[in-house]
Formats: sequence, C-alpha cells, structure tokens
Amino acid sequence: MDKMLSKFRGAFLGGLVGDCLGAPYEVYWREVKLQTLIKMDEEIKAFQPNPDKSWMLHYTDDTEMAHVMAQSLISENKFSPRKIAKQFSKAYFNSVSERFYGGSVPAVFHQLKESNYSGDPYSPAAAQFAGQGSYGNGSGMRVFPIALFCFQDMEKLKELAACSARLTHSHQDAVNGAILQAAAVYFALESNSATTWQEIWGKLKNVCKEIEPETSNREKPYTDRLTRMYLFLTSTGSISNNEVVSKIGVDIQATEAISAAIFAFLCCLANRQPEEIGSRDLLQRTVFYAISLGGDTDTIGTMAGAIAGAFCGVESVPQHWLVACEGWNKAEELADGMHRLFVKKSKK
Ligand code: F2R
Ligand code: MG
Ligand code: MG
Repeated sequence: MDKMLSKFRGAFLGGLVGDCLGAPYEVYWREVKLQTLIKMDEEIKAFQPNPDKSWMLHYTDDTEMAHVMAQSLISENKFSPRKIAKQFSKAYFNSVSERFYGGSVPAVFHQLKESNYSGDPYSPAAAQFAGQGSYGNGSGMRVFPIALFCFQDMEKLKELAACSARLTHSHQDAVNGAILQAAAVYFALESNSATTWQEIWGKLKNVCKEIEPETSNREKPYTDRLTRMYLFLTSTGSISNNEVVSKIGVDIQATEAISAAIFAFLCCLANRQPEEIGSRDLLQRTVFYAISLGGDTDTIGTMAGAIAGAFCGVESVPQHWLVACEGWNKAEELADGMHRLFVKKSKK
C-alpha cells in the first residue's frame, strides 16, 4: 500500500480504536490497570463480527465530530466554518446515547440551530462561560483531519486548527491545544521508523514557542508540560502513572488531556512505557498506555491513537480491534477520501 495512504488510514483508525477502547473507562475517571486492558484485549479477540452490526465497542463524540469534520473537508475541499458548524450541530441532534457529548458544548449546538445556521458560526462558542470560552479538550479530540488536510502546509494547519477549535471552544488554551495536537499528527505523518522522540518533541517545542510566546504574560501550560515530558523521558527509572497524572494531568481540560496524549505517544516511542505493557508494537503500546493513565480515557486514547496511527500506518492497527469497533469502515472511507485530496493537491 502507498505509504501516505497507510498513514492517513492509520490516523483515522488509530483514532477510532483509541476512542472505542477508551470509552468504557471514561466513566470511572481513574487509572485503568493494565491487566484490565489485557483482559479486554482477550475478549475483543473472541468477538465475532456479525451482520446485524451489533458492535462490541462504540465510538463517542470524539470520533463522531472528527468524521463530520473530515466529511465536510472532503465534500467542500476547503474549510467551510458555517457548514462544519451546521453539520456538528446536526450530528449532535441525531446522535445516539453512546456518544456522550461534553457538558456545555450542546448549548452551542442549540444556539446554532435556533439561528437556523445563518449567523456568525463562531459567536455561540465565543459567548460560552461568560465570554471566556470553553477550555475543554473537545477542540483537540476531533482535529486530526485538519492535519491530514493541511499536510505539507504548517501555516495553514495552524490557521485551520484554530478556526476549527473556535467553532465550539474559543478559550485560548483549547485553541492552542488543537494546534498542538494537529501539529503532533502532522509531525507523525512526516516521520519514518527512524524518527526519534527527541525530534518530534523538538518540533512540538517550536510550535509552543509560537502559540505561547516567551514575551506573553499568560501562563504557558503546554510549554511547561513539554518541559516536564522531557524531564520524564530523560530521567532514569520507571515513570509512574501517578507522577504523570500529577505533572501533566489527564482531566477534561485541553491543557491536560492533549498533553497526556502527546506524552503517551512520545513515551512509547522512547520505549519508556510501563513494563507490563510488554513488547507490543508502537500503536498498541500507545493506546494501552494512554488509556491506562485514566481520566478522560476515550479522548486521550483517540488523540494518542491518531498520532501513533499517523506515525506507524494502518498495518499497525490490530485487525481484531478494528472489526470490534463501530464505524471502522466509515473511518477507512474517510481516510481514503482525504488521501485523494492530498494526491490531487500534490500533483498541482
Ligand atoms: N462528555 C463526556 N464524558 C461524560 C462521561 C460519559 C461517560 N462515558 C458515562 O458513561 O457516563 N466526554 C466528552 O466530553 C469531553 C469533551 O468535552 P468538550 O467538547 O470539550 O465539552 P465542553 O462542555 O466544552 O467542556 C467540558 C467541560 O469543561 C468545563 N469547562 C470548560 N470550559 C470551562 C470554563 N471556561 N470555565 C469553567 N469550566 C469549563 C465544563 O465543566 C465543561 O462541561 C471529552 O471527554 C468527550 O469524550
Ligand atoms: Mg468521547
Ligand atoms: Mg472523553
């Protein structure tokens, strides 16, 4: 298979399996024991795909919104904020109970609907939380299609990741988190098997210098967390989940969950994941480790899975995971659609 097609499919399917495998644990909001994940893996292996499509694992809002974004980019061949806002909102109103949307984002969808999708698509989100905007991780969980759409144009990626965030999340930390997560997927797409964690970390650090400039008086939550990641990965000895939770965080805030996803990937790329994860391949290790940290497990799983999938390619996504997950065939179709746009652009 063409290498970039494999990476595009890897991003979509890695994101999907991270969401589906992480979703059952989101409700507990605490560390997930690796034995629990290994047991789930055994149960998934025993699952027989069936024609009535009663999936073993369901995807949530993370995948639903990423797919809406991708579908719109494919149909329009551009980022069309009004159309994406309308489709996000429609998907929410048609969604089934397994999707579990965030607490306040439905208010944005109601306002968009009440305006008959005719007003400024950014204004309902800008008014959230008394004008502060949401700092939830919803901006990052669905952003990976932007990285694929903007591949080979980092300036456009930064612009569109920010715009895509502001449709629902206008807080600066949510906007910056979307840029950083999209950049991580982009750097994974351009990597090869010899790329090191230090190279990707260095590129992310440069993005942080732009989104959190040294001259700014604002706090620098992503820069600080990248520094802590570096300290973890250059330390000797094992890295405990408790330390990661306390120094990086795994909660619903964009600053925590997006940093945790990036860390999960870098830590596994550095081969510093907990020993019990064993010698699985990079994508499997990343998804297991991301979920095991606890907290927002579906969202950290989906973001880490999209980065790892873009790095490793689709061959790394275990077939038995895929066929247990609702929506894997749609994810593959969307990946192929985005890859066709990429090929078309590359020929120009
Ligand atoms: N909704 C969920 N999970 C609920 C648990 C379901 C469980 N599986 C079950 O079985 O019961 N997950 C999804 O929501 C997260 C993404 O949320 P998003 O889109 O960012 O939502 P929202 O509402 O914008 O923000 C989330 C919450 O953060 C707090 N918050 C945000 N900005 C704030 C601000 N400026 N000031 C104060 N608080 C702020 C609010 O509590 C928001 O409700 C993902 O995990 C996705 O999987
Ligand atoms: Mg979710
Ligand atoms: Mg979540």
